[in-house]
Amino acid sequence: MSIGQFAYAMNSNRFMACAPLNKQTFALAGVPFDGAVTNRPGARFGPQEVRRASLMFCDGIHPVFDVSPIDHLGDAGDMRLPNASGLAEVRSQIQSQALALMTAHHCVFIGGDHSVTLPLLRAARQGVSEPLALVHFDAHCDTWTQHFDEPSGHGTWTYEAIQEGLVSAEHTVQIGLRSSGDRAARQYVQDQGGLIYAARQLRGLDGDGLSGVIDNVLARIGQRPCYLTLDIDVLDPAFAPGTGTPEPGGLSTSQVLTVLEGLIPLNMVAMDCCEVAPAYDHAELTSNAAATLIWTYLSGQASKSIHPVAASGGRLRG
Ligand SMILES: [Mn+2]
Repeated sequence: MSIGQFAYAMNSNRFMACAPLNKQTFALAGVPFDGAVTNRPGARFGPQEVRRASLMFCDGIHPVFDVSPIDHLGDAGDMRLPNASGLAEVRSQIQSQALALMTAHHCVFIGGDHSVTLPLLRAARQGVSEPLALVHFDAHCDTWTQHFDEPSGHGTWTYEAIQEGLVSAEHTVQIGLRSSGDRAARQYVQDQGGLIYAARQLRGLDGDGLSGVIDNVLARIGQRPCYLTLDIDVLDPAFAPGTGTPEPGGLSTSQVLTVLEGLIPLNMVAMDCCEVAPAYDHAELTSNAAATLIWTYLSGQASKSIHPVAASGGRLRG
């Protein structure tokens, strides 16, 4: 890449300074909605900050997967959402716009608060014949059955996704949980037959120390179509302060990267990264972490496309 190209890339408003979306394998879209938060708002500004932080990867070859996804990635921009129309209408719009993208591309979405994952899962479920597997990185269980007396919000979507049959509870894995909450909510996924690795269980584990966790998740989910959602607050606030509901005692960036790299063999159909709220960030730590995690996911998926022996799907079928 020449100096001129690099200067151009640093002024791009697309992820990694990739091309606009056309017929690329991978599509990225922002979901700039934060109307369902319980604490601090601001995640609607996440997509643009994460894109900006991603620009340093514009000519980068991933050190593990030995590829760059840039030539296979198109940025669709942000979804156009009726932010003042209520959660149900916003979710309806997200679902239809996501479905249009998912039928033609392997998608990565940038939230937005975590309430956007429910319509993204509804769209993903339309492309598969059985409930999806779910890998859910988060400080919070998001299995509350109500949301401060409202029926739905950014802390209920996992419960709703299981109830709706979007995801299979037995193939749901939650990683990094540590927030307060009643036992029924905190343990809901486990009580339904799923797997939880609370942040407390992962203390002091990194590198090879996490291989048992990775192996268990790979064995449990197998090649079932899998959706990956990553709430940036899974990271300790030391690594990601720019989020609406920070919870001390979280995972390090290297712990999450280790697990994420290890889970690339799963049959991923889509990913989202939510809850980056730039107004509370310092030194762009949070947007940088989110961009790195998304880049890692995309590089892993691209390596499977480029090396078909390892490929196990990706695009939605049917
Ligand atoms: Mn959370």
